[in-house]
Amino acid sequence: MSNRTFTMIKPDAVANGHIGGILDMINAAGFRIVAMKMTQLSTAKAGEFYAVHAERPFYGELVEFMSSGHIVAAILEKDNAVEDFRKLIGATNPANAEEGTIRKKYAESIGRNAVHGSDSDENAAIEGNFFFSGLEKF
Ligand code: YYY
Ligand code: MG
Repeated sequence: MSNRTFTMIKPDAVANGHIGGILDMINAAGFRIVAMKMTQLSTAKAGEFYAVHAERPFYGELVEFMSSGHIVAAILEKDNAVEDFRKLIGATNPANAEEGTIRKKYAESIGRNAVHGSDSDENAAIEGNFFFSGLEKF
């Protein structure tokens, strides 16, 4: 089991001024920020990041939304990082997210749901490498 995961604070949460609130929740849950940057994805890059969902009906909207504004990308470290971070962010649809989760507090809808969290150790490594070079994640 790896001790790292990857997250993005999505364009809705950045635009609504929730970077600080979300980072506070991440720190309070015991994650160390290993690497972090603010950037904006092109539609091509957003499409590549979410390529696994290319055949899903929401893919076009997802790519459009994820490239619509700034995002904050980060690599996080903690024991059992992937699983514990998925618990911290809560269900994909905020209507189903539990109290105390980031999505319960900050997500607007299933599409505009404030944060991304990797779903496996393998994807955490792939997604971290998508945004950060070796020199940036120490
Ligand atoms: O991992 P997670 O973000 O919780 O959900 P995924 O099933 O991987 O979907 C990625 C992303 O796609 C989700 O965060 C919002 C969007 N989405 C959507 O707009 N509508 C759906 N029915 C499912 C997912
Ligand atoms: Mg996912």
